[in-house]
Amino acid sequence: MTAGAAVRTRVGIVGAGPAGLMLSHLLHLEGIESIVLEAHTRDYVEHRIRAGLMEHFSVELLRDAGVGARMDREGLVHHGIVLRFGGRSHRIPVTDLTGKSMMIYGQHEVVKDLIAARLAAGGQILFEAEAIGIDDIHADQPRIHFRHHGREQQIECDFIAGCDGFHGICRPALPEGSLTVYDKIYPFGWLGILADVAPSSDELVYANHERGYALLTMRSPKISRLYLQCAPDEDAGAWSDEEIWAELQTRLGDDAGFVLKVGPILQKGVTAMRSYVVEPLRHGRLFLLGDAAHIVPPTGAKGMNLAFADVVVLSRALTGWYRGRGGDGLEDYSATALRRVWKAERFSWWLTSLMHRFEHATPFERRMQAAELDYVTSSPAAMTTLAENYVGLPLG
Ligand code: RFL
Ligand code: PHB
Repeated sequence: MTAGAAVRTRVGIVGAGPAGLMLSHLLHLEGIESIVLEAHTRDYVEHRIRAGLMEHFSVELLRDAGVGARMDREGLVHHGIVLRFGGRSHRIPVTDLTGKSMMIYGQHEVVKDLIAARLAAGGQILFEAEAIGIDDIHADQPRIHFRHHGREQQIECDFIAGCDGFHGICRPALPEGSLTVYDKIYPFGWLGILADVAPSSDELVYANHERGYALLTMRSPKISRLYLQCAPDEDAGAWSDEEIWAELQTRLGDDAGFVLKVGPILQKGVTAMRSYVVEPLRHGRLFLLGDAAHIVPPTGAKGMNLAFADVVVLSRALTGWYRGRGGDGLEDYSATALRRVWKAERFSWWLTSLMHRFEHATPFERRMQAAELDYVTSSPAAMTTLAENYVGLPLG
C-alpha cells in the first residue's frame, strides 16, 4: 500500500448517512467546501432500509435546503397515530394538538436525494473510502487518514465532522477518559420486515400486547413496514413468513376485527434496542453528530431527526466561523445540540417503556404501565405532551 499526498478541504466529513450528507449540502449552500468519505458503495447506502418517519422540523429542513421536491411528491403526510392496547384503538390527533404534521419518507430516499444534489453541484463524496484514523484534532489542521482503492491517503482540513454512525472510528479515536458515556440496553429487540403489500392502516399503529409490542408503519401506498418485539439476539431466519404474519395479526388485532393484509416479505432483520449518549460532542476540531454521538431506541422515530438537528446546529456554527463572526457557535455546539438530544432520549425511553412488554416486570409495574396508557389516551394534556414530542420539539 502506498501513502498518497494530503488532499485539502475545509470540512472533512466521515460518513455518508443522513448526517454527513446533509452537513455537506448545508455547508455547500453557504459556500463552504467539504469532502465526504463513505466506507460503503453508493448503491449500498442508497438501499439501506432504516428510518421512515420524519418530524415536522426535518420536512421543513429538506424543503428549505432545496432537496424536498421528491419528498413532497412521494412522501405520505401523517396527522395522527394510533395506540392500541386491551383490544381497543386510541387515536392521538397530532396535527389538531400541535398544528404540525409528520411525513413518511424512507431514509434511503432522503440519502438518494442528498447524494444526487451533492453530485449535481460538483460535491465530493468518495465511496468505498474508509476512514482509518484521525490526527491532530487539537491543532489548526486536523487530518483524516483513509483507504481508497487500496491506497492510503489523507485529508487535511480545518474541521472534522464525525458522522460515521455508532460503529464508526471517530468516537473511539478520542482518548479514553475524555468522554462521559450514558448507556442503557433494553432486554428486547425488534424484528422488522418490509413487505410488498399495501399498508393495512392509513396511520401508524403502535400496539402494546401481552405477547409483546408491534408496530405497523409503511414506506409507500404499496409497501408496508412492520415490527415485532423479540429477543435482542433473535435469529430473524428462524421465523417463517407465515409465523411472522400470524404473530403480527395477533398483536395488532383488536376487538373491532382489524385484519392485517399479508404479502411477500422482501426483507427481514433484527435491531437491538439501546439508549446511548456521549458528552461532550466536541473535542478540539472534531465534532460528533448523529448516531456517532447518540442512539435512541427506534420507538419514538427520533434517530434521523436528531442527526439533522445536530447538523443544523453545527452548520450554523461553522458558517459563523467562516464569515468571521468568531467561534462562539463552535464552543456552544455540544451544549446546544445536547439539549435537544436529551429531550429526544427521554421521549424515546418513555415511549419504549410505555409500549413494550417487560418480561420481569412486577404486577405493580404492569399496573403502572396500564394506568399510564389509560392516562395518555384520555387526558388532553397528556395527549398533547405525547403529540408535541412525537411531531418534534423546536430546534432551540
Ligand atoms: P448512519 O446512517 O449510520 O451513517 C453513518 C455512515 O458512516 C459510514 N461509516 C464510515 N465511512 C467511512 N469510514 C468509516 N470508518 C466509516 N464508519 C462508518 C457508514 O457506512 C454510514 O454510511 O448515521 P447518521 O448519518 O448519524 O444517521 C442516523 C440514522 O441512520 C439513524 O439514527 C436512524 O436510522 C434511526 N431510525 C429512525 N430514525 C428516525 O428519525 N425515524 C425513524 O422512523 C427511525 N426508524 C431507525 C428506525 C433505525 C432503525 N435501525 C435499523 C437501527 C428504524 C430502525 C429499525
Ligand atoms: C418506520 O417507519 O420505520 C418507523 C416509524 C415509526 C417509528 C419507528 C419506525 O416509531
